[in-house]
Amino acid sequence: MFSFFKKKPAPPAPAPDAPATAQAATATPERSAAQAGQNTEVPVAPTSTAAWPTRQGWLSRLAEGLRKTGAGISQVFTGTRIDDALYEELESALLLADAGMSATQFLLADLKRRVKEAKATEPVAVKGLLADAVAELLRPLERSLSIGAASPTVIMVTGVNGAGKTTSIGKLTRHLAESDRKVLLAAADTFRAAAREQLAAWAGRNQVEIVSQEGGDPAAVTFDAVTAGRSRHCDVVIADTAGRLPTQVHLMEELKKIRRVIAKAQEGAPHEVLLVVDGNTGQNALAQVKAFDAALGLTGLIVTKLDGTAKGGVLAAIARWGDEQGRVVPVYFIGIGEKLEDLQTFHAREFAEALLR
Ligand SMILES: Nc1nc2c(ncn2[C@@H]2O[C@H](COP(=O)(O)OP(=O)(O)OP(=O)(O)O)[C@@H](O)[C@H]2O)c(=O)[nH]1
Ligand SMILES: [Mg+2]
Repeated sequence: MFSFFKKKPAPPAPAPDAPATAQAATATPERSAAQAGQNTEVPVAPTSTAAWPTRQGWLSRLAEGLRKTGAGISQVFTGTRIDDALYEELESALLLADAGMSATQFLLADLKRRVKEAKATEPVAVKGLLADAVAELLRPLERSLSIGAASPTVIMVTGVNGAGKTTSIGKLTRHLAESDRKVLLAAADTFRAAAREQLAAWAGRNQVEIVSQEGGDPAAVTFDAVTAGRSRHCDVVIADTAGRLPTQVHLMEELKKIRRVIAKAQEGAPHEVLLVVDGNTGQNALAQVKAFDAALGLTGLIVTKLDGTAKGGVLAAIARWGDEQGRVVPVYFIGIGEKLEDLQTFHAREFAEALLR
């Protein structure tokens, strides 16, 4: 059974606020599930055993996306001996897979320990042990996105240009709406009309509210959206921000401002500050995670486009970095395409097995 979101107990409904000033289109259920006092995990498409084929199909496509990397690593285990040459080849394969130096060294040391412990003598057995090592390294990244501890749960979504922010928000919105969560979107990407329209299209498709303003200040739009989300008893407010590079200092300052005004609009918010990372970005993905985390204090990641030329090892690099700094930024979802069902929850063991099939 796979759940998309974890539902925390709903707190008592907050006192109604003043009406929001921003323009909003409304077409939502009268009463949200949180208001109705439901306290269940919010499921998505793959929930019952009937949904297994969907998840299995998705996993096969994930494995297909990672096939090149997996083949490169599997090649190391086709010989007859477990020797230094094997470990050296594995080191190169992991580095080529974007795992980075630290995760690569960590995995090699861990693998050697496992090989010794298991008294393995065949290279093919070492491959199984490597899958165990990768799964264990990635496990801390596995966490469910929690909805419902606050009303609304405010989620701020950030990332570089074209990473897949708006699409991922659209997919999440659909899953939330299908689970009777009352969602409000904030079009905090105010620079481009196309960006607002793209989010509005997702809002329309899913019949959820959107707060949008032509050419407005992104922080002001977000403030209005959170205020509206509170007064309308929404379960979730999701703010879509414009893509930016972490080196664009003024734009990073703008993100910090958005974060600050969200906190002003609702105490304790934002509850989630997500970074959407394009899986094809390779080692640069870790640099993005570090920079956005330093600026905003990330609470989670969505890794998209693992269906392209992505190598997948970057998740190991992110896990290792979390380990080293003693604070892990979890991966809530991974995406392998543009369709709704292409975004799924991240599970370490599945990912390791898809990589090393
Ligand atoms: N192949 C593939 N394409 C994806 C995935 N996720 C998103 N895309 C595509 O990537 C492109 C950019 O997605 P957007 O959601 O617009 O990206 P964004 O981060 O909002 O972009 P900006 O707002 O311009 O910064 C679109 O064509 C999406 O359909 C994925 O997992 N796999
Ligand atoms: Mg966008």
